[in-house]
Amino acid sequence: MTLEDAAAPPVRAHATVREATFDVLRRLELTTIFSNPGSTEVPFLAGLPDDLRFVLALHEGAVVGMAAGYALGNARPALVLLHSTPGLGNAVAALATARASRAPLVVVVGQQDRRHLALDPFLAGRLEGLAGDYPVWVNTPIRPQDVPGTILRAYHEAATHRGPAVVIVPMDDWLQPAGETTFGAQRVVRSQGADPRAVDELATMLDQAEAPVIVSGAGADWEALTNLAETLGCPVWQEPFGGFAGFPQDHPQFAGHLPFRRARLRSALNGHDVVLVVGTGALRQYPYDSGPLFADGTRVAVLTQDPDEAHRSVAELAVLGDPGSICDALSRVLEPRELTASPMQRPAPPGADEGLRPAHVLQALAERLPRNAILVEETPSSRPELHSRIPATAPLGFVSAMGLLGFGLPAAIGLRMARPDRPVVAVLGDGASLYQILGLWSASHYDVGVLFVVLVNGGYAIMDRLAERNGGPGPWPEVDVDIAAMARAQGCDAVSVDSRAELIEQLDRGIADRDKPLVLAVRVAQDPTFDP
Ligand SMILES: Cc1ncc(C[n+]2csc(CCOP(=O)(O)OP(=O)(O)O)c2C)c(N)n1
Ligand SMILES: [Mg+2]
Repeated sequence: MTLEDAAAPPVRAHATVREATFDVLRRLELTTIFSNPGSTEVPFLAGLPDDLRFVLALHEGAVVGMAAGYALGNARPALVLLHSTPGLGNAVAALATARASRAPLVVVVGQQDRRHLALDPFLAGRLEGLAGDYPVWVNTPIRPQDVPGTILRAYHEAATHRGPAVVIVPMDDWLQPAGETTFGAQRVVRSQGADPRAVDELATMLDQAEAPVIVSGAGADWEALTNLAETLGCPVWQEPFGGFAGFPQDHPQFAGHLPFRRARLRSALNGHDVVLVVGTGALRQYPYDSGPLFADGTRVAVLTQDPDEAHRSVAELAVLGDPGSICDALSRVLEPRELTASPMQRPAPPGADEGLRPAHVLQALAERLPRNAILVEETPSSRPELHSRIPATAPLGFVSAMGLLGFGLPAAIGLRMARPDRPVVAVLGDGASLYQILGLWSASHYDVGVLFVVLVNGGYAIMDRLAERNGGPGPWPEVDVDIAAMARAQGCDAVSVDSRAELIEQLDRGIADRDKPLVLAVRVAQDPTFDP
């Protein structure tokens, strides 16, 4: 995804640091504040001007998840306001996941009053190290007057490094005289040109390939990669465990999702001598398998805008650059090739006479999802089934929480807030839905029309399957919670669904154009195996 440039910082004179900050926020279009505040944020928030929208979530995991969804939907940083140690502490896992999900966030964290910080007052936080090295940048402004400039800097840091940038603001700073504020770069333009040498190196390798293959990652440019794939005529796989789809999954060259383990990965890519990985590193796996990632003699090139991905890739060549412009340049210089790819085989619809399984729900969704839908996935044991049945058909069509249960539900809310023009459907495990079930309060209060489909299989199926493979049952009990009742308790419409007919009836009532959230808690049998 590309990020918009920041607008210019304020030039007007202001009475207080707070007012100067409001101006910076307006100019950066950071006018929606996702928050769960406390006393240290009251001086900033009391009497908030009407043009700044405050969005409350009832837990910081939900605050950050919603903001991350909003940032991804808008393709620019979103603003988060957290309350000292309790707020930032509660938010850490979601901040780590926001980074893994490439969501740029400006995170303002309130701190106790500078004038007695040395005496360690109640709610003073050791905040700088609290989120570890997950934020892309952390700073406490030296002077109150530096707060607006630090927020501008945090915006640039978040946008460039695509993750959360944290600014810690002592509560007395806000009402200090604005005085002389200091600013760094007023605007940052991220150069997206294709370096001829990079294009040349990749083109040479692809020219030498007898049977190339492409792996598309979360950072790929959908259109540019499609053009390149059509020039090469080769199969395109989606990376294992990606946060987003990088290529249209109903395209005749789409081969499927790469497996999570090395042996299967090698056999999926068997027969290809050059692997071009675009928009991710090579390659993320899940259970450990011995042996190399790629078969002997396979040449691997990686093209990504992320230095970490480039540096850790198992690759002969890693190009650090803009995937969109470099793919476009490659499409221009490469000779078009014959089509060698065949469309991915999708499974047949499951039998209508069986009891409900995840496959029935996912198939019914696949048949009804509008092409521009955003599908948010957090359904651990059914993720492979979801991939096999539901193609992502538009950029941002598939978004996955990267390992943190409780990220998908609020992220879906933020995505819909950012993109009311697109239907948003979240498919959640019942266990997963519970981590941030309080997010439904925000969806309901702010009329955010997400459809949440919860696969109620009575517990942690994936954990049960993993335990079985480890030789014995896990000690955790079943987790059977009335999800629909939990939704309704927060003012959110919800229906418990037990049969195919009810499921179809509910889905046929409409997925798009929702002006309120709806939870469908669909009772399904657990899949007996999980072995992707
Ligand atoms: C915050 C958090 N805690 C714990 C886990 C570990 N974990 C991974 S999957 C899982 C169970 C998921 O259950 P559910 O969402 O119902 O999905 P199912 O396996 O039943 O498909 C757990 C506890 C996690 N990923 N994130
Ligand atoms: Mg479950």
